Amino acid sequence: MIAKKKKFQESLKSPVQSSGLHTGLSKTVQIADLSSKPAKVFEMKHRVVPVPLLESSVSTKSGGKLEYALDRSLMGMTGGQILCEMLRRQKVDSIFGYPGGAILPVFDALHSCSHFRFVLPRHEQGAGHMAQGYARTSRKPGVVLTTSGPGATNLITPLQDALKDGTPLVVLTGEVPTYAMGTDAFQEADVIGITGPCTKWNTVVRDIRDLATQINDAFRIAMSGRPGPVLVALPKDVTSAVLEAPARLASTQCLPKLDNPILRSDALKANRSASIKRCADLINKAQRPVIYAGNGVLSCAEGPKVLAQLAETACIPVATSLLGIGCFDEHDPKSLQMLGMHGTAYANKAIQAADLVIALGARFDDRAIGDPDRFAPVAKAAGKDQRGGIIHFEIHPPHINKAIQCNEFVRGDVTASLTELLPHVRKVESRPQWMGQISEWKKTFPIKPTPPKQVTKISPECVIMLLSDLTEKLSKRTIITTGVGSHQMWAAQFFQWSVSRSLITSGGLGTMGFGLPAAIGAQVARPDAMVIDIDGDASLSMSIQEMAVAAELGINIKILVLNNNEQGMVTQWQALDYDKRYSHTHQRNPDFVKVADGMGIKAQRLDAVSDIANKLEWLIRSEGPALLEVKVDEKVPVLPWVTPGKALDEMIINASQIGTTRN
Ligand SMILES: Cc1ncc(C[n+]2csc(CCOP(=O)(O)OP(=O)(O)O)c2C)c(N)n1
Ligand SMILES: [Mg+2]
Repeated sequence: MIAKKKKFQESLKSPVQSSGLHTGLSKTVQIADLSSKPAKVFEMKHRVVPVPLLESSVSTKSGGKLEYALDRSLMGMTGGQILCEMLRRQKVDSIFGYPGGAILPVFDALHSCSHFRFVLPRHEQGAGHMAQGYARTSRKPGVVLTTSGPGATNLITPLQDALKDGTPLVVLTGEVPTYAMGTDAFQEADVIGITGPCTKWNTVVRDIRDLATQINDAFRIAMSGRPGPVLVALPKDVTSAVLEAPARLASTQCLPKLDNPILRSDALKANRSASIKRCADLINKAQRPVIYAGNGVLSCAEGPKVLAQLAETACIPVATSLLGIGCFDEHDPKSLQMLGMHGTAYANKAIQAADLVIALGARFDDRAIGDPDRFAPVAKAAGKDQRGGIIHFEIHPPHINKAIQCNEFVRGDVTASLTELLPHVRKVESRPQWMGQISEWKKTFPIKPTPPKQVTKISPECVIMLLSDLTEKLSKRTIITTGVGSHQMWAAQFFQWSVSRSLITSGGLGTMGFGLPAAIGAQVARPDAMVIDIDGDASLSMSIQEMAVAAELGINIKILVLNNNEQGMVTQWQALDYDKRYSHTHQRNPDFVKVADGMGIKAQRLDAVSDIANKLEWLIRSEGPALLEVKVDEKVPVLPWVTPGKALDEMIINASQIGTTRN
């Protein structure tokens, strides 16, 4: 185990070797992006010697000949080996996976392949969330490899989570042999049927000759347009077969992202430029504009910079969605922080009072906008006489005019669109009235912790605020992951976010159990970062077994579990809507410190207010993975709170409005 940990740690220090060409028994063609230096990758002992196929042209009907280049480098490899080679060509460095019968040929190929670090979770759902954490941190697709049947069905939640949050995943699952498919064979499930609704694209590779192309397609589709998850099922006879013919070079080369269709023709380009100019015109006319920035701004490294330029140029306040957090520096006085159900009162009020709402790479999720019919009434009215309105910059057409009818939209990557928009936006030095109103709201309705029931109780919000201060002083970058519940909302509200991609949380699906595996994936992608999972007791319990992975491989994550001994977010709803009938929302937790210790992770408990700073310091200074369990005050409401069906500015701001005492 120690050797495994050491090897993994070494792999985190230096990027895994990703150049070099297979030593195929057949002749190889030179492929542009492959190094000329051959590297021995697989043991060749049992490889069938292929019969070289020399044709590189086909006859056409008219008697002519079509010449095409052949890639012989994959000949003689098994499907499993080809898969490894294609992953290497896609510059994959980490794989999160779990073995099983149907995928063994691929695991066998991995055994003699030194190109990837491999992370073995304790449950396939963990692999999926780890890959999400990796993808969200690195902007590269997360790669998951599991067996058929239960190995695939255990991935449904991460697939759906990734689909909702636009996270690129390439999921490779074993499948029963092609001849057994449809026979209700052992560990056969209708994976293509089941995963259809929760993937961007899925396919079964039925012939080894299609394998390379379909792997390339998978990566291309995962990353094109709005990123998302794809699944490729790999029947065992395909991954065990040996490729005996060369492939067309074009099919084995990595493909660039698909073009934005909007840019394909001159007419479409002209249309888009015209809508960008109309948007600029509305921005130039607006008196009380506000930006609502989402995840799309983070999809491109330059996104936060162009957003800051727009906000600066036209003096526009910026609210973000939960997934947009980090795209705009919250230290900036123009920041309104998060909007929505648990957003700041000033963000929600600003949206409702604005004459122009500029939505950037955001999908108007119901948690962000409240009652859609009463969302942004002033902007909707201004839209009627073209003084303002709602404008939407969005890459994914189904998101446009789905929840909210906008006055103008610009399709395409939001960073590219904003770059085109900026030259048309007039400089506005200040907006004394509008910004004055906003600072008034900030003063009257600040985001502040609920006072604890007794002075001896630890306030969860204060713990997060202190953690934010302590990590801000670190020289390394901090990445926070979370579970789902009150702790997640407090993390969003009380951490001061300034760096893009520093919050990795399950937004659209709201998946408890996300935090720990996502932290592992984020740390694998950024071993130099301080990765902290701010978790809830119930959420952590859903993926607690993954602590063993961090311990085994020495993955340096920190777990801060805010233990209120309840499913706090749900008890908050039960207090308001169900007259405090707490039906099945209190569980008896294990001793988290002992569990962590048993798994090989250092752990401490914090239960005294006077120890908060010391113990947090201990957590972030400790070597290797560590857990701090904080016994926090119970029944602490997350406020503000826009309950379902209410407009954004109809918030519960004080605990007394929930109509319950906290005793
Ligand atoms: C997998 C899953 N099941 C159920 C829920 C519904 N749910 C949302 S928050 C929550 C309670 C979370 O409790 P905990 O992790 O302790 O966080 P807290 O709210 O106490 O901070 C539940 C059950 C969910 N989001 N995900
Ligand atoms: Mg809890």
